[in-house]
Parts: sequence; C-alpha cells; structure tokens
Amino acid sequence: MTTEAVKAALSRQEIELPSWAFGNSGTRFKVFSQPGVPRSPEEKIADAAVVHRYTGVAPSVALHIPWDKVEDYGALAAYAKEQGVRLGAINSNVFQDDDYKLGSVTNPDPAVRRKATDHLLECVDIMDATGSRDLKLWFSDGTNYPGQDDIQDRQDRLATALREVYDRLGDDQRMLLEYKLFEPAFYTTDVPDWGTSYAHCLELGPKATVCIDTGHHAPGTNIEFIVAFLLRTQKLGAFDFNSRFYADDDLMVGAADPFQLFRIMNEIVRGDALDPDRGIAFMLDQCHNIEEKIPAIIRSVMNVQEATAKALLVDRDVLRKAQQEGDVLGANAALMDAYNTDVRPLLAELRESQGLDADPVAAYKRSGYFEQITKDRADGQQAGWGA
Ligand code: LRH
Ligand code: MN
Ligand code: MN
Repeated sequence: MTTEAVKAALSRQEIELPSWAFGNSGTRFKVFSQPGVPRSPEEKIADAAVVHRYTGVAPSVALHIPWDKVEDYGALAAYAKEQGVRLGAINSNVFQDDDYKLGSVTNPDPAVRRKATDHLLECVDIMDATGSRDLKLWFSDGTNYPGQDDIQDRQDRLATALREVYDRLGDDQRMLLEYKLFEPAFYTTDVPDWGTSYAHCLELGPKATVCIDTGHHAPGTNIEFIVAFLLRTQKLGAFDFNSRFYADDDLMVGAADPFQLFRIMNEIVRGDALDPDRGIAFMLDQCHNIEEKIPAIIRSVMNVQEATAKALLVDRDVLRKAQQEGDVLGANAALMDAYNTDVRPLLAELRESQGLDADPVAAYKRSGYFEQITKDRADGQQAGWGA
C-alpha cells in the first residue's frame, strides 16, 4: 500500500469512546477521585468531543444505561451532535442490582429474568431515540460453586432472553454479545468465551454478532485467531479495546502489549474490515483510575492509530509470496518490518494535513480545558458507575 493509501485508510478510521472512561473509577479497594470529572451524561459527552477535536478519529460515544440515564434521549443525541459527535452503542447493565445476585437473564427466578429482559428491551427503546445502531450485551451471570444451578438450564434461559431482545431489534439495529472468562462469577460464567457467544449469535441470526473485549481472555490467548475466525464467518461485530496484565485490568489499549494490538489490527486489515462501512465497531472500554482521564483517552486513541498504521504498512504481496513459498522467516520478517516501523511521523503528517495538531496530547494540555472543567465542575457529584 502506498503512503497515500495508508493515510487515506487512517483518515477514515473511527474509534468509539466509552462515556464511563471519563468518570471516576477504581478497584474494589479504592476509588480515587479526580478534579473536573463529569457530573452528568452531557459533561461526559463534552469531554469525549474534546478527544475527537484533538484526534479527529473518535466521532462517537457509547452510553451505559442506567449510568447515563436521562429523561430525553433524543435531546441527548441532539446535544452530542452540537458538540460534534454522535451517540454510539448502548450498553445494558444487568449487573448492579441486588436482584441479580444469582444472575440476570439466567437467574433461576422467572421474575428476575423478566426484569432483566425488560431492561434490555428498554435499551432498544433508547436506541430508537438516540439513533444508535448497536446494543451491547454483557452478562455477569454465572455461578460460584459446582451444583449451585443447572448449567444447561441457564443456557436455555439465556437463549430465550436473547431471542426476545433480538426479535425487538429494528432493521438497522444489531446486538453485540460480549463474553468474559470470569468475574464476578468464579466457577461458571454463562457467556465465558467467543465460542459460546458465537453459537448464540449464529442461532439468533445475522443481526447478532460477537464483541471481543481484549481484556476478557485467559493469559496467552491468541486473540488475533479469534478475530480471524469471526471475520471469516461474518460474526465479528465489535471490539472493546483495553489492556490487561493479569485479569480485566481495563488499562489503556496498547499499553501492556502493543504487539498484540498490531497482530489484531493486522487481521482486520487482512480481512479488509477497517473501514466504518464494514460495520465493525472499534470501541474503547477502559477505566483511568490513577492517570488523568482525557489525555489517557487521547493516548489510547493514538495507540490504536499507531497499531493500525503499522498493520496497513505490511507489504501484503511480499507476505503472501513468502507464505506461498513456505518461506517461514521471510513471512515473519514481512510482518516484523511493518511492526518495527516508527509510524509517528506519518501520523503527525496526517494530522497536520487535516488541520490538527501533530501532537494531540500536547495540544490538549495547552488548551486550558482541564483548568476550565476543574473550575466549572468544582461543586457537584460525579456521574458514572452506579450513578
Ligand atoms: C465487563 C465490561 C462490560 C461492561 C463494562 C463496564 O467487564 O467489560 O463491557 O459493560 O465492562
Ligand atoms: Mn467490555
Ligand atoms: Mn471488562
């Protein structure tokens, strides 16, 4: 690919930001609060718009319901538009209610299952109002002890709830089914891996696809293989990007293992799936517990861009020739040459050609936005987790 073609592909890239990354977060040991955090969904959107202003590639914000509950979702979508962004995926939340102690849609109690499914249906109503395409489902459901509940019944209950929600989706709406190996359930999780998610999505139909959260696997899992498999079967719907060292760490994407991020983006480019028209949502799902939030999110967006640029630079002809000739080292070298390229000058050039600052973090720091929000938001309570 020529440098110009690489730049053209990068200029069309879109990365979706999670509203919750802008609020205070922490571990179960402590939440450290930071000055200037948003007090409302509107302020989270305003912060996300700032990230888009400095990077040019983050035009949408995912909401989490009820953390981002408002009276009028149409008005929230209009507010986002005024800020220069749009509302993206609607994330459901069936994991923060006492009723869900034994599960949400897989709970042995039909009344709890009804309540959980109704929440998912309400999220589709919200999508109608916001114009969002994607409903993102993550279930904390599972068990802690062998024998606690019937594993097979729980799969049936899951399938029943998913079917009801799937049938409620409009023609242009989709369901993204996220999986997670463990936590908060420690013995069984009802959607623990991509295979389980894939099987349910296959049964549901074309509007159901898998969401890969990069932090939700066992150590050493080959995530790019999952990407390749799901791309081939048209069942890859989205990513929740973040980094992990140990479990679901939710650190900045590309921080723990930039090479893994490159390998993932390499499969995306190989599958011609980068362009927004291809329908794969590249979302961040991160928490910034100790670092300043907006610059951390800008940094994360840049990390995805850098991995993408390197993936675009892979010489596909050289790679394929080496592969076909059985030239193991040559094929590996073709990948590594691209990975080892410093793409920062190319991205700086691209930004300047788009009227952006070559260094988005520095431009943000100079802007005075942080000082302004610290002053403006000095009084209130932060919105977010559990708000
Ligand atoms: C679960 C998860 C899921 C939630 C988000 C806050 O660990 O990744 O995507 O919606 O975190
Ligand atoms: Mn996630
Ligand atoms: Mn997670």
